Amino acid sequence: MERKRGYHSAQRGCCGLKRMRFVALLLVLVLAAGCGKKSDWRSREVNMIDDNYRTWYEIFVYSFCDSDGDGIGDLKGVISKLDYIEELGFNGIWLMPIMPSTTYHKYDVKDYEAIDPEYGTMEDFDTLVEECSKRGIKLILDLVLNHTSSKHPWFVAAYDYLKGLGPDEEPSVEECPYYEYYNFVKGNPSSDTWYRVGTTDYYYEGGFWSEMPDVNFGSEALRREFESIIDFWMAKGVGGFRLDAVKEFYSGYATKNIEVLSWVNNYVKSVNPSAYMVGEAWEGLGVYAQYYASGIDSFFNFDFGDSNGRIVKTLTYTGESNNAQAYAKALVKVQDTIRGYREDAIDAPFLVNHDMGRAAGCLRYDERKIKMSAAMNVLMSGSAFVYYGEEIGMTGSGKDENKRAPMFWTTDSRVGGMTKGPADMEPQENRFASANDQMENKDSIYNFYKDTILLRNQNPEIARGTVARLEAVTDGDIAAISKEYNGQKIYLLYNLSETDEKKVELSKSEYGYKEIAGYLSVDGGEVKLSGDTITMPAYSVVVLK
Ligand SMILES: [Ca+2]
Ligand SMILES: [Ca+2]
Repeated sequence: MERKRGYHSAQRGCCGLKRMRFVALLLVLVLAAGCGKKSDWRSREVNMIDDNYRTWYEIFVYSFCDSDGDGIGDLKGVISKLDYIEELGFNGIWLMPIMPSTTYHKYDVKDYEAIDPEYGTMEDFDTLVEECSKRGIKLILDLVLNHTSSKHPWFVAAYDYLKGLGPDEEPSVEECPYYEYYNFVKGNPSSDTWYRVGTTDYYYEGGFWSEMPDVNFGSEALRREFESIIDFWMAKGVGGFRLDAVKEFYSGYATKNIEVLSWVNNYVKSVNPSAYMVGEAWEGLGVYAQYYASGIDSFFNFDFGDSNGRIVKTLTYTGESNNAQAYAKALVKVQDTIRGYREDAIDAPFLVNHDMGRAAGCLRYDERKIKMSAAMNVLMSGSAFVYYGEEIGMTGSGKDENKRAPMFWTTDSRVGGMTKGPADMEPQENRFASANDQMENKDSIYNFYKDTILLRNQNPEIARGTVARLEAVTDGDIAAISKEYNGQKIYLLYNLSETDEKKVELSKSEYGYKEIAGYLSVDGGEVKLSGDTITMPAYSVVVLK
């Protein structure tokens, strides 16, 4: 990893090595003068800050890496790939649910304080936490509060209790406290999301599925249960939570959902003020932004992600509303909108997640566009999320199982931790090379992702800076923004033209920058600065500092 390399090289060269270092320095100077080459921006030091503006890797454990040959990914598999994740530059991991469940995806939890045996043991989990912490990686868990599994002991007890009631008996919380943990009603609500309890007059709400009964947040006893579950995981060193389906706590009632979120957030922060919380409110900006009033650090940016989101639209649609100017304006708008609800809101941009078709398909397997989409996502302000396999342009669309296909480590399925994938998955044909092969190719999607995250890690302003559009420079092809953090201002210029090299004039004296801090270009061409003129190849991004 760059961080270690930079650190170690600073330690070398003392005492007896002084003369050798001097000679080497001379040699470098002579060579540099001779061919006019500046040193590669990649050799600059990273500047990691231990806060919640991170670069997160979303892992579906089932399909990620198998350690014991049963074809199902597991926690030991994740541990074995932490070096891979760290090498890419990620400093956060979101694990999709790992608790015992009846389904392969595990969003229906049977026991909130255990590990699904398919994934391993609690001891494996403790090791994972320890190994993450050694690497400065914050680990967050997917916490499914909206519903439990119908096999959860709370629901089983409540269901059996209602089934056993006599025709004239009323349910009582004294007799069965779990009755109030869920949304039971007497009489048929005539809705396709309500299900009958046996042959009784009672019905329960299952907004997603009959086997995922919705809980009742009106129950104080239920809230105490969830608080003790949060205590359990935080005592294990978990760095926070990703909250599933937050707009369904009370479907259609944002104010009530925000109250539930405030309670969860306040509780988590009372245990650990630096914990990180990110919520899934699958709505447009205008709606999800208001959820920031709950105090939750981040909500996923559904305006920029997905096949119809801002990033894919900018790369694949034409017209003024999808050009570079519109992109730059949208970056400012998302920031201003969420900050309107909370000054310290942290945007959570992502390109796709486990519920969406993968970017490679959205971008018609165009490698240049895939690389550009990586830069557009990862260079956004806030906490950027990358779904496993996106860094190698994996395939997957259509039914949900296809979007959660085996991480493509290697073409030899007998080695290297390859999993078999969900049972109902259709065979997926990956158009780009395996992770192992892409790591060896400097022009691969993998190495583009790695460079992009490195650029983010070298310049803390990229994640943390306040965005403003440079109106004088932004046009249909060039999106130009500044990001200001801690009194330091940097500039990001995106050449979003698919075909044309662009020359941009940006006065050093007026804008107060000195040099190119780093750049990305999908074809490998150089971004050059000469005087006040920046020359950018088609599909490139430059950071000026
Ligand atoms: Ca396994
Ligand atoms: Ca609900």
